[in-house]
Parts: sequence; structure tokens; C-alpha cells
Amino acid sequence: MPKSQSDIGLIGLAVMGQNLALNIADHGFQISVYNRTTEKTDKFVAENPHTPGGVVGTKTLEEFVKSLAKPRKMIILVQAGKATDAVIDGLVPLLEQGDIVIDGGNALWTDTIRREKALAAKGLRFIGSGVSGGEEGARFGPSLMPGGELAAWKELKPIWEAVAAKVDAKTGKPIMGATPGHPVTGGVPCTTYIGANGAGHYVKMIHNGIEYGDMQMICEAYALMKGLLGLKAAEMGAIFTEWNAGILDSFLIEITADILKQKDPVSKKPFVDIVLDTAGQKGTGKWTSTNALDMGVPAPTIAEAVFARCISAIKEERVAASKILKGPAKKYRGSKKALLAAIHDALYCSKICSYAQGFQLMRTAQKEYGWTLNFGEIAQIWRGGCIIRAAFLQKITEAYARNPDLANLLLDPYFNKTVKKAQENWRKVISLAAECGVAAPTFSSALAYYDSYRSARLPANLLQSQRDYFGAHTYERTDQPRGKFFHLDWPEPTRPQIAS
Ligand code: 2AM
Repeated sequence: MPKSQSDIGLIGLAVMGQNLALNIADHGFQISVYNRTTEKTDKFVAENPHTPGGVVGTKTLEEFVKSLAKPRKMIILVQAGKATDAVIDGLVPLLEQGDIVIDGGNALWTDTIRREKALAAKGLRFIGSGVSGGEEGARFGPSLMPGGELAAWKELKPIWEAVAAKVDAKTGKPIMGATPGHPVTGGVPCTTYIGANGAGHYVKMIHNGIEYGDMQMICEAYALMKGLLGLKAAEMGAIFTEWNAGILDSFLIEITADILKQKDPVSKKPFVDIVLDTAGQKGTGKWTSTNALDMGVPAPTIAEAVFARCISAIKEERVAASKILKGPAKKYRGSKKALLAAIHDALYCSKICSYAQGFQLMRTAQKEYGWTLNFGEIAQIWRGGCIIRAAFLQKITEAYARNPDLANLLLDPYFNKTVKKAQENWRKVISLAAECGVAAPTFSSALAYYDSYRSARLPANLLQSQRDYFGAHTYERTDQPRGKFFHLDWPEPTRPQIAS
């Protein structure tokens, strides 16, 4: 028997919206759905008549709003940006004080801050929730990163905790095996209150930046195996499967193993070998990198991952350049086993640096935006459901449990020890990559980050001298307290005379 009013509503029935709606209904919540194009709503409702909670189709926003129990809760899952604003503008006149609008799209966090403020002024509550895990995650358990008013979150919490991915309380590993109508129950939900206004969408953006890094780092491991050892796709697939049983155990390593073993159904060649080497992007990695530049926080590895996609995109130019620009002829002739172990370690060390950068960004952003982020919990809710889910995140949670004010992940005893032990291998890989002409931008940038971060003295003394020389930008002295600025009266530059 359907309830007279639904527990929650959802606007936007593209694949993510449909899957999240079905996930919610599978947990016994009645959900009203609305889509701008009504045919999509009708089709969706007709195709899903037996969900445990029930799906109620509505044809107008008025009908949609009226169908919801108060205080109304409604999720918007439309394209980020203008479409989200258009839907909010349509909803606002129909809502009442205390109603809760939840944006589950990939919104820019500053948009979420703006929207939360505008709705709060009207007595409405707004939650910006990151939803990660792609279509599969939305259907059977995503990682959910909600930000907004705490009281509003408490109203949403039972639904968000029910539909989120679950991890085993003891091992921290994702609990899999959900099927339509039979969701996973029990376990620890991969959602927690992140913070006020845009905090959830900010943390989702950082998740995506880290995801860019993880993906590119795996690609570099692949490029090195191929370029230095000449391995074939299937062989590399087997190596990734092996790696997935260790500390690199993660969704991205697992799918990489599957991909490398996959044959192209048309040519019967390894699937990866027929895929064109140009990568697209939707912008969240760029947002992360732009934000790093804006805040002055070093996140070079994440930015390199974005640039790696950019350079991949100029395929024709690269093909032309490949005929003109020559690299070294040197080949690797050492032990295959030793090099594979070294690539493994280089990948793990680079990954640690990339995550260190992501967490540094969040650490600075919380000061900038007045949030109090719980880094251990953030790592915890990324253990299941999302694209970067990995055993390694447990190590991050443990690091922040040891020290919630940890300045940098690298300083945690576990990560410090790991990098100390593995760095010889990491350096060997970077040298070989350079000597043999295999590009490894994120591996190399991560090592430069590590070496810079552990340097008590960088060459910026010379840089600041240059600035003082040409622009009187002043400098601080090593023999004086910080914050005291000096300027040297430099001799007139003796520029070479240009012959007239
Ligand atoms: P549609 O099916 O009517 O195109 C992803 O594109 C989802 O966002 C779709 O459900 C789409 O609805 C919806 N959408 C895109 N722009 C929209 C807008 N301006 N107003 C309402 N929904 C929109």
C-alpha cells in the first residue's frame, strides 16, 4: 500500500538519478521522482513497479512538492551549474520553511556556498552532498559527502546512511554483493557529516582530484612496464592482480587488471591497444588544481595528472612531434622482477604524496572557509563506494587517529617509515624513466614534492634575492627574526649594450 506522502523526492532522471532513486527505494523509502521531460519519468516508473519502498512519478514540480512528507526532502541530480540553479528557482516558490533541498550533483563548492546562503535567507535548508561511485555506486551504495546545516543533515541521515556503501567494521573492506531489491545492510556506512555549506562538495572535489592522481599514476606504472620491460597487456594485467592483493588493493588497481586482460571483441587484440590515447575530463581535477594555486598550497602531483590528460589530448601534435624530437636509445637490461618491485614502490610512494597533497588542501580550505573537517572520517567514508576506495585509506584513518592535527601525511610514523624503506626503489624508477625517455610526470613530481618538503633549506633564498634585485621585493634574513624585511641597494644592472 503506497503511503500518501513520500519520504523523499528526486529531480533529474538521468542514469545517476535513476540509480540513486532505485537505491533509496530498495531501502524501503518511498520516493517521488520528477524529470523535466515527463516521458522519462513515465518510462522509469513503468520499468520499476516493484521496488520495496515504491517509486511515485510526478508530472509537475507542484505535484512533486505536494507528494512529499514535511519537512520535505528533495534531491536534485541534474547537470551542475545552470541546470541546478534553474531547478532551484523553480522549486523555491513551492517550498515551505524548513524544507530541505539536497544537491547531489558535482557542484563547484563556491556555488553550494552561494545557494545555501540564498536558501537560508528564505528559511529553506540546503545540503550540498558529494556523491561518488559512478552509476554502480549510485545504484548499490555510493560514498556520500554531505555539507550544510547540521540539523538538516540529522533529518537526512537515516536515508543517507541506509543508501551509502558499507564497509566491514573490522577490516574496513567494502561489503559487496547488493542486487536490485536486495541492498547491503549492516556494516559501517560510507557517509558522515562533512561540515557547513560547501564543505561536502569541496571534499568531493578533492576526492576527484585525488582520483585523477591515482589514475595517472597507474598509467605511469603501465607505461614503465611497457616502455622499460616491453610487457604485453595480459602480463601486466596479471601483475596488477598480484598488486591488488597487497597494500595497493583498490578499486582502480582491480579494474586496471580487468582492463589489461580484456580482449577487443572486434579485432581480438588486447582492448587497451586499440583504445586511442586521448583522455577527456569533466573539470573537477582542474578545479582542485586551480584551488591549490588560489590558496598557494602545493599540489603538483594532482596538477600533473590534469596536465597529463591535457597533453594526451593533443594527439595530432604529438604524432607530428614524435617524428622530429628524439629521445635516448638506452634500454633497461636489468632484472625484470627487481624493476617490477621498484615500480610498485614508486607507485605507492607517489600515491602517498598525492594523498598528502589532497589532505593539505582540505587542511587549508577549512581555515579559509571556516569548516572543521575530520580527516580521519573523510578517509573512512572513502573506503567504500567511491572510485578511490582502497585498503590504503585505512592507514590514513589510523594516521589521523594517532594525531588529528597531523601537518602532513608524510610525517605520520607509518607513512614516514614506508617512504623511507621504498624511496631507493622510487628514485631508481625515476632515474630509469629519465634515462630511457619514458614520461612519468606524477611519479617524478611526487618525488620532487617529497624532496622539497623534507628540505630545511630550498633554493628560494636565491629566488628571493632575484626578486629583491629587480623589483625591490625585500627579503628576510637567516640571522634575524621572521617578519623583518630588508632590501639591498643593488648596483645598477650592467646590461649588455645593444648595438644600434
Ligand atoms: P531532461 O531529461 O528533461 O533533459 C541530466 O541532464 C538531467 O538533468 C536530466 O534529467 C535533464 O532533464 C536534467 N536537466 C538538464 N537541464 C535541466 C534544466 N534546465 N531544468 C531541469 N532539468 C534539467
